[in-house]
Amino acid sequence: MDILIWKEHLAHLPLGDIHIYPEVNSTNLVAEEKIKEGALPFSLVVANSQTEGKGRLGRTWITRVGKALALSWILYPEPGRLQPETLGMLSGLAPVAVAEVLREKYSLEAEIKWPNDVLVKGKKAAGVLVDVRWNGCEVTDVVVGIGVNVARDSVPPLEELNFPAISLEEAAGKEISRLTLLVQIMDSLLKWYSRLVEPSFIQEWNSMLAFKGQQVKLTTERGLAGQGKVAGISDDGSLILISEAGQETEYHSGEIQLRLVDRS
Ligand code: BT5
Repeated sequence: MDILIWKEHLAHLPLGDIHIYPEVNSTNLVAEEKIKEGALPFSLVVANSQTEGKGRLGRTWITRVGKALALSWILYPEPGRLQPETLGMLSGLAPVAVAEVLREKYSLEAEIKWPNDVLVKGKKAAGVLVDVRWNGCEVTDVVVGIGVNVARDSVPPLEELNFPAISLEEAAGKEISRLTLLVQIMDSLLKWYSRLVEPSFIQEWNSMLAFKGQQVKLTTERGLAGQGKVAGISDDGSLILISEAGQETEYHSGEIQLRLVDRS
């Protein structure tokens, strides 16, 4: 990874500061430090490897040296733009941006496993971790962390996975440049962030939603939170499930995990 070349390729995008490191503990943690130091809006932190990459709910995200993308994007939503009830949109932002790039630029049938995983061929190719800080009811800053498995050997061994995983190179059957992919993802993130509260965003999310019409169950650390057929994403980014009795229920993201129900 030639840091100067990477910075050059990102320079035309309307981002804030660009920080690129050979190795960090977690790009989300570095981004939080940068916020404390007064980082500009839309600043970006990228790393060639992470020693303590963070997943959701305290889990670990593995980033093999030079094989994957690990990035964190800093947002300061303008006051009033994101209310607690529209926060669900934020968890869809990165999956929509990444899945769109994979479909349009790499002809991969990317799907979004609600709330924020990107699947290719039914396996996880990218994970997203959104860290949000609040002051009362206002969101003060947001770190959107994205990890993408790019090279074939970016995927961790099976025993380290809680869901089947895949790399983009394996799925596409060709080599993929991490730098080109990063520029494409940032471009798509900028576009969708500007449309976050427009109907086209939810439409796009819905059009790429995985498991539509299939039975799934939602679990939290406390156990089963819901079960039903996937109907779609609601206007605020919640998942709509339909029960066997035909009743619709909306679920907000937060601590929820989604799994397909095995009916075999
Ligand atoms: C996620 O969590 O999928 C969110 C991952 C976000 C990672 C990015 S990288 C840049 C930024 N900086 C960070 O520190 N984090 C973000 P979750 O849904 O909780 O999935 C985590 C689980 O996925 C782990 O417990 C493993 O089972 C599995 N896993 C770990 N590394 C993986 C990988 N490279 N590919 C697929 N699955 C993985």
